[in-house]
Amino acid sequence: MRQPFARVTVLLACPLLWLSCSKQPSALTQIQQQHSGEYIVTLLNDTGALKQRSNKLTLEVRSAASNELADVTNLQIQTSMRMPGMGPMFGNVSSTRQVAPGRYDFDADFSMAGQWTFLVTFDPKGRVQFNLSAQ
Ligand SMILES: [Cu+2]
Repeated sequence: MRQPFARVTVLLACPLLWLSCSKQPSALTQIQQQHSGEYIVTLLNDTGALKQRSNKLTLEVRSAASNELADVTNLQIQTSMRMPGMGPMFGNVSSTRQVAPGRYDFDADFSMAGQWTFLVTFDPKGRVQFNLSAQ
């Protein structure tokens, strides 16, 4: 009598585990990916596109060799737009929230649509630039 009951429990538990595990990473779409030395840096969000005004973004830093998330430190993000005839305009970027080693959430707000440059730096020796269009 016990055997069938155990099987039913396993059958019910598997889809629930699968749902909870696959939920977060697969919900995000890549916006752009860049390499920096031994690292691969990927910018993601729910749509795969950057927009004017407020954005919820995720940045992932992975080892190029293993593709595992890399536990880097001192990650900084600066966004700017080149404006003809004047100094650069800066985007409004929140501080980063580390949600896992090598994975960071942050908010960015762009007052203008157009070409924005993301400069991402981290230790040790990480530096990448994303050139993105905010629509
Ligand atoms: Cu501008």
